[in-house]
Amino acid sequence: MTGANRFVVVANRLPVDRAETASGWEASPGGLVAALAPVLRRHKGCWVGWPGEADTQVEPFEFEGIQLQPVTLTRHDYEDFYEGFSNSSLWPLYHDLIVAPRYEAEWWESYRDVNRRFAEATAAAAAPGAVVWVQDYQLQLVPGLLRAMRPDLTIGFFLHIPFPPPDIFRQLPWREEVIRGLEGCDLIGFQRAEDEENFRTLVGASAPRTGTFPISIDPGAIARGGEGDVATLRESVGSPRTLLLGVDRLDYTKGILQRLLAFESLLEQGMLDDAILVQLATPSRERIDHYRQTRREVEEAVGRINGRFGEVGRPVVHYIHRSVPKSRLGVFYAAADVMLVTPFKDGMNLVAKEYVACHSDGTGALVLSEFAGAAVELRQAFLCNPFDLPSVEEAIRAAVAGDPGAMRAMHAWVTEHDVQRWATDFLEAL
Ligand code: ADQ
Repeated sequence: MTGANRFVVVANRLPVDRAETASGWEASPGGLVAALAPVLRRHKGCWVGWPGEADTQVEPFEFEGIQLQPVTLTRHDYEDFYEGFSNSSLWPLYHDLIVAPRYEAEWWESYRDVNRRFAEATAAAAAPGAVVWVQDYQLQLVPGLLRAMRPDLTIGFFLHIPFPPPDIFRQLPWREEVIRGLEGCDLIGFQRAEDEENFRTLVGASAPRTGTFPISIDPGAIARGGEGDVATLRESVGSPRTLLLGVDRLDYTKGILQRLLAFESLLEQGMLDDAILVQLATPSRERIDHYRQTRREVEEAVGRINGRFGEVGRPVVHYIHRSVPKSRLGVFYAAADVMLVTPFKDGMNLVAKEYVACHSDGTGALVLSEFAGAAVELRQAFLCNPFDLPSVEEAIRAAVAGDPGAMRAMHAWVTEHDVQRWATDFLEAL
């Protein structure tokens, strides 16, 4: 079983969304597509993934010069493989147990089954001796399965989220099989040296080749979005002296409630003068209980803080629970004096880098959790510990006061280390 593609990317999602366009599809806004598209076009590449609609069979099609190979997921797969094992077992386990993972045998069965189908679709698409690059925690069994079907392939894997310390990982009832899946790789890439170290300590001498490849963004693309009307945006929130911003998927790992509590505490102490917080939160994994609870807590805090400190026609927190178009996001980043990125744990956090990319003039300040992968690179940020509220408050106060020079250094770093370089570094190592 071989195909014609010399380079194959395998990811849970295809890089397209359904749209009212001539083809019926539009490119999804992710940076991964932008980084890999040139390589895919150059090497007659193919992308294997789920088209985003359950119970729908989509024939392979070409989109903007890239061959797309859809894998069908049923509603049952979506519930057990995606919401279940991927996002209710692995996601909390790999983020150091911020909430308790649930381990269900049916979810695991479904994960194994879906990974096998992804491996089969990949085997059918890949030319003899092709290079295959598998993405992320939903597909950890694919390398091992694929290796057994196609020993001729070169297989790389990149983990976008953290890899936990061995003692945490060992909770997983199916730990051996997951490790065997990853051992099918020629190269495994991690976000931080610490993740790589955790994996190597766990697996020991039999570990395949590994490396640290911090992912990044396309700084030019996001900064172009920031050239919109910054003044109008600031006016629309009442032209405050200080505009603070949060941008996240609404996920319990992101520490959204903690930053709201820190903001509230500073207002209470009279330490923030004429400041407004804008929080954009994309709906995410909304059928999972822990996500519902996080949303309830965030929305309750927004209501309480506005009730306590807002005026009629002038709330202190502007909260949007919707996705904002990528082209519009840049204006928010450019308009914000202080960006709040406070996850309890995060593989990288691209929002932090996107914010920096929109401040080529050196304005703005970044409050950044020590537990985000981005903190390894963005050392000039105002670092904080989201488990320690006074430390978040202190970082916000320091950021409002500002540190000229810090943003320029970070901007230079992100410009130099973009997502194109990330992809090239990984593929060259592979
Ligand atoms: P995520 O957990 O989704 O990614 P992040 O890296 O911040 O986290 O990426 C989120 C992306 O979604 C950003 O590009 C951002 O612009 C966009 N986004 C967020 N909120 C939005 C909103 N309200 N409207 C529009 N767009 C919004 C996972 C890992 C991260 C890792 C990435 C990439 O959890 O740690 O950095 O993959 O590897």
